[in-house]
Amino acid sequence: EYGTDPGALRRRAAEALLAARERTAALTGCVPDAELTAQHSPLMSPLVWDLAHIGNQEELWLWRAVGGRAALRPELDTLYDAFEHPRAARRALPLLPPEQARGYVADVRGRVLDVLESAPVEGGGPLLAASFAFGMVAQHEQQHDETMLITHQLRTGPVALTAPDPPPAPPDAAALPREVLVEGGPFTMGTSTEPWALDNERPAHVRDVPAFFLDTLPVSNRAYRHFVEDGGYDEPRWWHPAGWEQVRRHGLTAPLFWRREGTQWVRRRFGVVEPVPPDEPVLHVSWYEAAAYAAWAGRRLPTEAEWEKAARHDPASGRSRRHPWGDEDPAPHHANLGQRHLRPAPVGSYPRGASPLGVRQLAGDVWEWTASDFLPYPGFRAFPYREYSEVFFGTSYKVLRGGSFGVDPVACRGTFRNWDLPVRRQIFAGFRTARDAEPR
Ligand code: AVJ
Ligand code: FE
Repeated sequence: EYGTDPGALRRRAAEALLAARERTAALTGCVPDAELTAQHSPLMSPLVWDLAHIGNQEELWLWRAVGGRAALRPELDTLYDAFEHPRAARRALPLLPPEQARGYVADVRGRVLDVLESAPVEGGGPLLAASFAFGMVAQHEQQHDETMLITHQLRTGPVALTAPDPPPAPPDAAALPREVLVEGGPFTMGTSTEPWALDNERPAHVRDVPAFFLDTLPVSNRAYRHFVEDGGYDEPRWWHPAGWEQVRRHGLTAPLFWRREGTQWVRRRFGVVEPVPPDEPVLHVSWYEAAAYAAWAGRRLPTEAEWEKAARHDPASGRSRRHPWGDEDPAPHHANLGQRHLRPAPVGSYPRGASPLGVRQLAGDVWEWTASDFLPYPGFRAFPYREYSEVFFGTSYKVLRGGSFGVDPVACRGTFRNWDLPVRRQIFAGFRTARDAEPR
């Protein structure tokens, strides 16, 4: 898919690493160093932990595993092991101070680029095939960049990040059909060929998905506000029992960051308070809130298989494609990705990123909660480490699909799987709804 030319594979890997590092530098360079060591929320690490963790993972996988070299800083391994210390406890660890963390990640990177020069990018086993390990590490850094972006959203204080707004929705957005019919039948889910796909996206396998209807667009703030103002948060019948428990315990009345001011709703977004924009996809809702809205609307969340079929299955060819728009890599006209904007685009945006059936914004803008638990595909094999996916499989985590405005294109694919606890609201998550097409 990426070809076998070693020069091209090395260039692709180097570019992905460089793009991630530029973003990391921006996210950790836009606030005073004192803010890097602060705990902005018990849900998040201090930014300086993410920074050195990025370098430590790069040392582990590219310097040690691929390069076969001796450990540079073995004493850092437990400090920056995500399983050793919960996020809220990391502030109290003897972390590298910001200047040292920057020096460490730069040192690792310099050495890794030397490894890349001489590493076989083909025929060196699965870690090296198509420079997989380099792609994995670039995606890891970009995923932590999104995590750091979430920390920025939770932080209070002077504005640190700015970006232009996305353009308004195209004129046809208001006239789109509310939902599309996805015909029943088999489709190929997951992948065995996408070179940088992570272990949980593999292998490709056939799923039979009965006919269903899916929303053309993500649920908007306007629509979600109707649920709020219809007393949705006062009505236990819409809620999963654990979701209702969360509503009661925390006194939830609206999405995270929303506040009522007189007759209008405002929200805080990267340090700025603004009216909630009615035409944007709703953001910062938990799985429980998404599921409650869907129940109130007489609908349900799509399953993960339904979501992927809508995003990848091409009814004309019967083939599963890499992205909703086809096989080309994501470009700015396809989707709101890569933190080019600090908000989702209005619902109905990106007609050139639509699926064959006309479903819009399946990639970018907001992560979309699905009904499904995070489970392995048949034939799953943990690779290269159990802690990326396997230890999270089970009934605790719900799958999110598609990707937010904070996802980089290198970590955006029709097969990409994200997951989180159903109570989580700080992530850039929204949803769309579905319904059965035939009685089951
Ligand atoms: C796939 C986003 C759930 O952030 O916990 C980062 C990605 N894995 N470092 C996470 C990840 C290891 C992961 N998510
Ligand atoms: Fe990590």
